[in-house]
Amino acid sequence: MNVLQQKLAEILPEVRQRRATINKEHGEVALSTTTIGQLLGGMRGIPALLCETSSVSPDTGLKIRNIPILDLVSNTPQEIFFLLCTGSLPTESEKQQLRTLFSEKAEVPAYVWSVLEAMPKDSHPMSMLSTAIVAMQRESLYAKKYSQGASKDELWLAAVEDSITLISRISNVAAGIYRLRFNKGPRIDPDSSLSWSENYANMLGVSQEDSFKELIRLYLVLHSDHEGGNVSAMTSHTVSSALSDVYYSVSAGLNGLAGPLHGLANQECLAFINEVMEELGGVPSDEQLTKYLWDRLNSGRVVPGFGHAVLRATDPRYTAFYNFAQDHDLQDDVMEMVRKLFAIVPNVLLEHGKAKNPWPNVDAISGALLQHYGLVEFDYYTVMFGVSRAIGICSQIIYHRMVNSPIVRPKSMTIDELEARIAKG
Ligand code: CMX
Repeated sequence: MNVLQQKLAEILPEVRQRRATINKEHGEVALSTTTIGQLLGGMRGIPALLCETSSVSPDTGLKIRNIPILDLVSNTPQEIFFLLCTGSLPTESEKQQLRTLFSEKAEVPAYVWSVLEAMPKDSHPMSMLSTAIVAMQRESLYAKKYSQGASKDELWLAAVEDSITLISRISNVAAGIYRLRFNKGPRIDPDSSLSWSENYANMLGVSQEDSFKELIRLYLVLHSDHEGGNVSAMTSHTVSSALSDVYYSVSAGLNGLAGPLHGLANQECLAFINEVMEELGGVPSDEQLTKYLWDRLNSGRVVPGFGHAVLRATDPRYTAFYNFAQDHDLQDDVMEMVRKLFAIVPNVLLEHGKAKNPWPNVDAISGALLQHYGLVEFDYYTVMFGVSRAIGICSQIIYHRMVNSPIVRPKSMTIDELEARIAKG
């Protein structure tokens, strides 16, 4: 067993027991009633999923295993993966073993590069990432063990193995996609003296500044998980509940992340900032910006980067990035716009009176930081999000395979059935 499997094996009896006891003794406790509005409204607010890795509350935002994300901004993504899976941060010795494990598995098979190179040159980087992941499905230990008739109580070990392989490779694949898709020259090989996130930053070949490596580490930590109900996590969970392996499951989740209402929103925020500066001839005055925002709202358009479906305060992930920009004294026009928007938009949205949350979300700043270091290809931003989110998705899958969660199968209803239910009163 590797270091993560060992730790999980230690806690396995308690993890299984806790879920089983609640199910057996309190399975009939009602959590909510579902309204027709919720059924028609994207299942908003229906408690329907178990997620142990993280939670998001309206006032404090993301907590990983009950630890506020702002208390984890100095950790590495590998440490966060360990925390998501086990509920505790790794010891020094576990960290070392994890690092070795990740670097042993990092080599991307040659056929993956052949598949990517054969794709049309205008393929979306997210379609390339999803394709590369699903191409590696043939290597799934989980699928192999399943077909060999392994006991379902043991299969989770193979899910852990597959997850480590997938996560160690996804950053290499993503960096290769960046260089191939945007004509940046040959791929840069991984360097075994660097950590997983340092390697990713290095293989992009965008900047050699230490603070860029630091930014990538922070980015990969902040985007790793956001509880279970978002499109990518829920999709991966559903696919994995059919006992499809992590390659199938993560690839499916990435396809959801590629949507403009989910992972693609960060590039829209940066496009908005650039659009304001283009139309107003550079960084505008406070008065010009306020008028611009009102014109936009009055024409029925939203202000990107502000508001949230769950949060009712500033997204702590925004705060973490904002602090990074302050600590590293990042100065350019886009960063000035980010600071200006933070100062002005909430008051405008409050006066406008519609948005339930006038405060910034993580997307209001993440793209601006990447652009600052020269990563200017907007279409790539969601790939970086995907590299990070694979950590959370795999952790969630590992939990569900450990406790043998059943296949997901909610009830659907027809309009006829809904009307009949309404007629019954
Ligand atoms: N600018 C203008 N109007 C806004 C707004 C914003 N930033 N945020 C919300 N509103 C409006 C909504 O469009 C809605 O208007 P209607 O009643 O006319 O439909 C009203 O305020 C109430 O919406 P809400 O309940 O506050 O927000 P929702 O849960 O419906 O939507 C979100 C949440 C994020 C889609 C929305 O705030 C928005 O569109 N923000 C801008 C886009 C953005 O930043 N997206 C990134 C989200 C990041 C993430 O999900 O992690």
